[in-house]
Amino acid sequence: MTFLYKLQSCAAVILACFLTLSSGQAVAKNFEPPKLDGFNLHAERDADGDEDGVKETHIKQYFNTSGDSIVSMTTKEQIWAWSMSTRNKDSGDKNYVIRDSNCDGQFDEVYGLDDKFYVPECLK
Ligand SMILES: [Ca+2]
Repeated sequence: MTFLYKLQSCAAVILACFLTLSSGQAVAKNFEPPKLDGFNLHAERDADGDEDGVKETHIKQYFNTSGDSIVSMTTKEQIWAWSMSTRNKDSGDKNYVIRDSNCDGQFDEVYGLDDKFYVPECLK
């Protein structure tokens, strides 16, 4: 087991504790959008990002040759969320969604891939 692997596992455990302790509330911080180097646009579609029946969110999905997936979520021409889903177990803590909760261009919330998250109020 390499030091880097231990460090990543440790970071994942700490993140999991934060998410648990905050009982579903996202952690407030600024997160960097994933880099699209090596990724190609795979598909685009419109989706309902707040369960009101209106597809207000434009989704773009990108893949790299490893099968890792990056998704951007855009409403009113502003990207309000990114997701990263990797298939590499050594970087399992890199599976996440980041969200701009107040439309200031900073991604201040992080969610797990299975968590519920919605279009921010400021883009409705
Ligand atoms: Ca909607």
